[in-house]
Amino acid sequence: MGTFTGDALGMPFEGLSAGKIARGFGRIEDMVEARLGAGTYTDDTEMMIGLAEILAEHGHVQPQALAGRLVYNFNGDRGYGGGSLKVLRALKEGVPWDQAPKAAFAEGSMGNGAAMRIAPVGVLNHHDLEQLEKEAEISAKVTHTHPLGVEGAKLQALAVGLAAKEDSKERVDSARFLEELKIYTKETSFNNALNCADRLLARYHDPETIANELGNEVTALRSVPASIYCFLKFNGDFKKSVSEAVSLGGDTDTIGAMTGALAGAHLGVNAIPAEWLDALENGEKGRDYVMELGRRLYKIWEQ
Ligand code: F2R
Ligand code: MG
Ligand code: MG
Repeated sequence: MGTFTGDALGMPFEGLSAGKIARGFGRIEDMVEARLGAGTYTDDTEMMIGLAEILAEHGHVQPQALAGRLVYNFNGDRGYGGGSLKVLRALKEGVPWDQAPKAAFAEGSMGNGAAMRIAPVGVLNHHDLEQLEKEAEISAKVTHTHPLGVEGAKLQALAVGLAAKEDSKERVDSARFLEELKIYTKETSFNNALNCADRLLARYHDPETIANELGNEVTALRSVPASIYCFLKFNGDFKKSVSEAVSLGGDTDTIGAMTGALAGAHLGVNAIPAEWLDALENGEKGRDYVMELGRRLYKIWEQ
């Protein structure tokens, strides 16, 4: 639900700079009208739903089934990334799941498409971080095989898992949280970005500075650390964290979705403002359906 809410809040502003958002709209605190309507979701949530469905049906990531589900759920109006469009087309044409990602980029995609959908892997496996990493990697590789695309997805999944483990009544100790993430992060570029986030958290910086330092782009490297920063900056407050994420500009739906996933994993669905939940689209695979998917995953985790 955190992914869904952040995606829907950020979607109308995707592609605008931090400055344009600040000057034109101020702080983003309401779901505003958009191409598919206020409160509608994009590729981020559509892919997250596909992944959650596979976890609910199999209890783990089954890559062939995930590939088929991403293709089955695909709605071209939801604003997919160019590389992901090519991969999904290849999968639809029958290219095996472990070959299809080459249809996008020879070396694989470093986009944030695998990270933006990964929250269900993080919450379902938060009690076993080794298993979480394995599941995150296999779920990413169905569409994203570039080391930075995979590492970004693993980092986001780990951050969701760690956020879920934290006591929701306490503030998260940012320095400790980032240190723990760095233990698992193999890529130097991500470690450097986490160090940068740690430095930036020490005092106030405006959204434009954060966007310049940590990024607001469609690559995993320039969006996952920024989302972790937004979660930690206002940890304990879902609304402020996600509003901050959207204010960075650029890839607002995705940084909103990833920040929402982190804040949601830490605080639970009741921390999401009721007016934001009420505004979410509620068609065939809308709000009620995603809530029920969450309940099904919780039951699997309990077992
Ligand atoms: N596609 C969008 N937004 C575009 C506008 C949508 C519009 N508002 C609408 O509604 O129609 N958003 C979605 O795409 C991002 C996720 O992207 P994904 O799935 O990772 O795709 P892709 O194409 O693989 O990667 C994104 C870009 O990253 C660069 N890139 C990736 N790998 C690269 C490589 N190996 N070499 C060079 N460049 C690479 C490319 O520029 C890719 O296009 C999310 O924001 C989601 O919301
Ligand atoms: Mg999107
Ligand atoms: Mg996006």
